[in-house]
Amino acid sequence: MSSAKTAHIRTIEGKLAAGGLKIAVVAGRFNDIIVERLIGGAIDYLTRHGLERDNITLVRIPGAFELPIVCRKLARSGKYDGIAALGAVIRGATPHFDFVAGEAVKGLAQVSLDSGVPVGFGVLTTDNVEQAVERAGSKAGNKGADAAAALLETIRVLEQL
Ligand code: INI
Repeated sequence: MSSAKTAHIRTIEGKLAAGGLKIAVVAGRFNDIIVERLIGGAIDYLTRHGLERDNITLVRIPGAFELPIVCRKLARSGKYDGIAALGAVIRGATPHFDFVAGEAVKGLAQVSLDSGVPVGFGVLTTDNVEQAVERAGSKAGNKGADAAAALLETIRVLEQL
């Protein structure tokens, strides 16, 4: 979107065209009912924007805590233009919440910065299952699709810089 203030300013934007890219989708099994919906949202978004199914690699891992180390190996492999990291950390009754959520956020940011490979952050961090369901394909959208969209846009912006 442009306004009078940005008219005639050289602007770099990512085109939402995924054809030809190679994307890894990494997903935790913990809270799998929710995460399956995030996977569906991410794959649906990417294929609807032109990504060939053959160019998607789905990697299943135990939980959100393992996302950074697995994404780091994928990023370092040089085989992928971007990675969508998906998981669901639900506060519920677990004292693990802050540790798992914190490590996932911190670790994934580090992987992306260290490798230069963009990582779409599709990890839900919610207080309860209801909030997670809302963000996994019902009234608050689908965080997997959102992460895929942000990933695609970032890949296409980075290509131009
Ligand atoms: N992993 C999640 O992906 N979500 C959670 O909500 C969660 N909780 O609540 O504990 C969780 N724990 C598992 C963790 O990610 C590791 O797989 C496990 O600790 C083994 O390293």
